Amino acid sequence: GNGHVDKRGALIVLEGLDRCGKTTQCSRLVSFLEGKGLPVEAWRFPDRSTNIGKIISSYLTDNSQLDDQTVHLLFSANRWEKRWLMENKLRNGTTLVVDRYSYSGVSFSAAKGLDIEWCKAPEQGLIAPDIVVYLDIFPEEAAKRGGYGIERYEQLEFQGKVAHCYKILCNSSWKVLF
Ligand code: FDM
Repeated sequence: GNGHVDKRGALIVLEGLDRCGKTTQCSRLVSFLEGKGLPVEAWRFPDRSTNIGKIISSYLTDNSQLDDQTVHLLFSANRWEKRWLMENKLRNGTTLVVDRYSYSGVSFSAAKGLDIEWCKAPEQGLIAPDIVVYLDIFPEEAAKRGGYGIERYEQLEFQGKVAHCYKILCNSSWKVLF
């Protein structure tokens, strides 16, 4: 009441392997919520538009050499630099549908062999999602889809390790879709 926004937006996170269909499902969900008249925005991580995001993007697409810990912290910093805007949007009643978040951060780095607890640490203090939707797909199935193999992590063996790490993080609050 009183003209204030008294309903916080929801933080909805979609997670899964490369080529699992997250991006498609994110835009469908955004359209659906828009259709209900809800204020909603599509977000994604990494956000490649920032300075940190540009470093990440070049790491993913070319041969820029960065050690695994540094890359991990850059991905996390990329979420931290958007944290305050995220909080404002949610407070003002905007629902955010986010394509990847901390779970990608932890899973992809732990899949390289980094300690999972070390990977989780810089994520502490970021805004907790209200819903995590995990799109479950066999890595072999994802590998058959178009565009696979262009970026650094799009390799079958590595995606299998990522899937394993997601399964360690997954808990009963996640909605797992096949
Ligand atoms: N990725 C994504 C990470 O390794 N850590 C992260 O924190 C995030 C958000 O970056 F292979 C990986 C996952 C993926 C790659 O993601 C780029 P998009 O969704 O293809 O842009």
